[in-house]
Amino acid sequence: MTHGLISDELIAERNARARAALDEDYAALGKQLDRADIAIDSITQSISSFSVAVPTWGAGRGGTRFAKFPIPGEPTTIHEKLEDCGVINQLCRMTPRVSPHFPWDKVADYQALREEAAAVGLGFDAINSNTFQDQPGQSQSYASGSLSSTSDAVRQQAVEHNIECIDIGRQLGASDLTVWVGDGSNFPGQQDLTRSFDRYLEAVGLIYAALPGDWRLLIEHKMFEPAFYSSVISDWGSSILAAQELGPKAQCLVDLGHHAPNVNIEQIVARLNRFGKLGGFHFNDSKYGDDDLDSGSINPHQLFLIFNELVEAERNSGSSFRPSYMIDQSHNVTDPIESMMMSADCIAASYAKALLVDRAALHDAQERNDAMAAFQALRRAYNIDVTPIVAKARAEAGGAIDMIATYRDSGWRQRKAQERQRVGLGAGIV
Ligand code: RM4
Ligand code: MN
Ligand code: MN
Repeated sequence: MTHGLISDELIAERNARARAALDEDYAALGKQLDRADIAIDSITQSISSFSVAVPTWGAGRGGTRFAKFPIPGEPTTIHEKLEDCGVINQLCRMTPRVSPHFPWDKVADYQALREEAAAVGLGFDAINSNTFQDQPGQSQSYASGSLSSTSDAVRQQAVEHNIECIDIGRQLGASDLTVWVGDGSNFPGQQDLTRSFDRYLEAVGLIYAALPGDWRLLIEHKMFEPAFYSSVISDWGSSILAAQELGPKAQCLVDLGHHAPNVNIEQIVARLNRFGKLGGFHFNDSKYGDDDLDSGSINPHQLFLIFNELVEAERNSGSSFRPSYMIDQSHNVTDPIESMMMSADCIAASYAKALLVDRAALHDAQERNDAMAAFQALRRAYNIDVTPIVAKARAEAGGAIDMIATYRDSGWRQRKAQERQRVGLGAGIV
């Protein structure tokens, strides 16, 4: 049910024009894969069952920390954001869930919100709490931290907010809570590095204790920003220590932009999975820091190597492997609908390429210490243009073969510019 979004006739009409070329490309790729004993339809099948959630805050041009440059028709309320996320999923058929952020997405009636989402083909993914920003009317300030604050009252307020998020999530049908805190320090000596972590552990333990049985608590680390000398949960080491301390329902979430430059993220993925702590991802890309650029736009090879580890993990861990995949990007130079569709496309393509890796050849070369043969096993898969597979999966599910052209033809943003209130200026989000 996608009533009120883009007309299905327009998608069908646009697809009819692109179908012959897609079928030709798909058949040619099928032949190429046949030679390597890979049935193209089995890969297409895996891509059809793949999905990634989109963040409500990514539907707006949140912008850099520096400024916001809104476009006419940009969504400002959660209701408008749901509509835009509905369009993304309608065209790409790979993003059936949205991940909300509270209190940004607060409403009076969550049952109604759930129904509203369902009406545009969406469900809810991980709930994100926000204790990195003060809210109007709040009694305590997070200026000196939240879950790790030296003040009992501040920690208590932060814990209560997270418990409220769980309660909202239950009503929305979610089953993960993602906790990212900006806690940290700007000066050496400002904070006791051990005690601040202890306070965090005690506070996050109270949140953990309030989790329903089938929920997970996803701990998201970030090296720096807003704190520039030390962050309480700065890296995957602090994250896994906290997750291990808490128990089996606590896992680690890897945001690709939250590491030191050049860190080997695929190795982090392998380590976390080895200890049952790989909880999920925030996909985005970066050149320098937490840039929140479109997934795969800067370093698509890294994304492929991450998926290569994920495919390994999937094969080794069986049904216990269920990381939560989500996009976390927001910037101010494109229409967010276009960016998120293209990110989902690139994420799925990276997965498809990883599925094409000849694992027997890779493992054999690794055992024989044949570095070149091992690298070639990866390179061969990476070099294959899998766009026909992803486009085919999408078209079979009713999505658009050429997503951008179809979206632009639909005049969605222009229509919304007539209906929606203009976005105010001001600073962006973190
Ligand atoms: C943070 C982090 C969190 C997100 C906020 C908006 O840098 O990536 O996941 O909730 O930004
Ligand atoms: Mn994130
Ligand atoms: Mn971030």
